[in-house]
Order: sequence, then C-alpha cells, then structure tokens
Amino acid sequence: ELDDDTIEYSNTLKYLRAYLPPDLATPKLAIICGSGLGGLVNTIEQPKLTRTSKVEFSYSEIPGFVRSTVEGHAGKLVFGLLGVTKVPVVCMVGRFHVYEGHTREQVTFPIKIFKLLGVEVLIVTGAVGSLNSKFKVGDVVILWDHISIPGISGNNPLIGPNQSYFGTRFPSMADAYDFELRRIAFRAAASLNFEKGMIKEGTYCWVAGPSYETRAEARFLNFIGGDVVGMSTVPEVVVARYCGIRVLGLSIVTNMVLTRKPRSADPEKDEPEGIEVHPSHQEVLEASNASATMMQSLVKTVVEMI
Ligand code: 6GU
Repeated sequence: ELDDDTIEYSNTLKYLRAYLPPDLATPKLAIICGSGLGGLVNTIEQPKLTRTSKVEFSYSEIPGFVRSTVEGHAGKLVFGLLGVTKVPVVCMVGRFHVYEGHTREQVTFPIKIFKLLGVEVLIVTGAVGSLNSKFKVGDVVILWDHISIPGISGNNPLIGPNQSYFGTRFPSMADAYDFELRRIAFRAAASLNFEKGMIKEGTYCWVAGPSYETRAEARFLNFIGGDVVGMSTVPEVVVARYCGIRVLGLSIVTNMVLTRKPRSADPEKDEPEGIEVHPSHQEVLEASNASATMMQSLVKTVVEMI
C-alpha cells in the first residue's frame, strides 16, 4: 500500500487500527474543529466498545502527531458515527498551527493520515477576523477561495520532495473549495432556518501569526481580495486538495479586524480617538463558543446531506 516515501505514516496507521472497531476504521469524512468548536464531538455517536478497542486518541499518544499547545484547543482525535444517517467520521478536536513552532509537515500530517484511512471529504472549521465590512461577528463564512500569504512566499506545506503516492508535484488550487459541498452548506443552513444574512461566502487569507494584523496589513489583505483572516485552515486545505480530498471550509467570524488608519498625532489635525476594539484570543474564544452550537448543527446537517 505504502511506498518508501510514505513509510513514516504506517506506524500511525498501525497504532490507530490496533484500537479502532472495524466499522469506524475507514471513515469517509474528516472534520477539523477549530477554537471553541470542539463541542461537535459530543454529537458524535460512539459504538459499544470491546475491552481492547477505543475511538478517542489524545494527540500525545499518536505516533507522528505533535502536541497542540493552544488554550481552547484540547488536542484529540475522535472517531464515531455522526447524524441520523450514522456516517463514520474522524474528528480533530484542536489542530496544529505553524505559530506554535510546528513545521508545515507536522501541521498537515493528520491530513495524510486521513487520506490513508480512506477519507474523501474534509470539513474544516475555524475562527476568523473579518476584513469585510459587510460581515458581522457570528456570521458563518462558506469559503470559496483563499490567499496563502505564507504559501506564496516560501511556506507552502507541499515544499519538499513530492510524495507521488499522495498527489502530483504541481497540484491545482483553483476551485479548491468544492462547489457541490458549498451548495449543500447553503441548503443545510436554509433547512435549519438560519437567518439568510448570517451565511456569507468569502476568501480566507492565511497568515502565520501569532500576532494579529496591523491596521495597514489588514487594509492590504482586504485590498488584495481577502474577506476574512486567520492563522489556520489553509495548510490543511492545500494538503487535502493535493491528496484529492474534497473540501468544505466553514469559518466563524469572531471579531472585526481594525482597518482604519491610526489616529494622527499631528496636533494640527487633532483627530478624535478611535473607539474600536483590539482583537484578543479571549474575545475570539468567546465569540467562537457563542456560535459553537449553531456551527455544530450546521456541520451535522451538512454531513447528513452529503
Ligand atoms: Cl483578527 N486575525 C487573525 N490572523 N486570525 C484570527 C483573527 C484575526 N480572529 C480570529 N482569528
């Protein structure tokens, strides 16, 4: 099954398969839960386990996985059945970020494991700041494209020898966000009677973080076509597309990014002080938690409709 290039993944597969009950060992769908969205696993049904099987793995025990170090990102892999149609899924509760000091390979390692487990669809969620003045805190953004600032400047997660088992050297990222899945997401939102205006479509700007954007950076990102900005999602999407996995990206707007120019200190101008709120991780987590239930039912409904 695996060639020399991919042998590093076989220990991980062996480890997981040693514990997984047969009906959960080949999930067709993977879900990445971002900050504050981990509650989704509580809606996942788990079958009766035998003494030797298990379906929850903390990242620290999985060969090849690194530890997630961010507050509000628990760090476990959970297998189970989702929704009334009992779709076998694998769920990442908490993810890896480049700003934690993990390499691009470490951040996207789970995606290749998903591919090897048989995953065909990835739903990736996360918190974002909005650059688009038409968006509000609490809106769900169905991603239709991305701009990878680290990617186009030397930190594409696919840098390195090509692993031809997974994909081609120069994969296309045009139409990375699957049209049919996006259509399903709209239908799912409508069936849940979500207020029409809170579902948006937009382009995700990936920045490495961990510092938030300056005002000038935020204006730049908006000017070049970004609607939202975040520190995750894109590396996983790039590797998933490389592997031929279909992708649905759902972002939750947790704050509006400051794009107004700084207050001039020129005494002759005498501008009033701004009253905008600076982004903080606390604020991001609170807004994300506030939208978690809504996001959970959306993901669950999407999964049932696929
Ligand atoms: Cl304002 N910026 C970035 N880079 N990531 C975020 C965010 C802002 N809000 C949530 N995630």
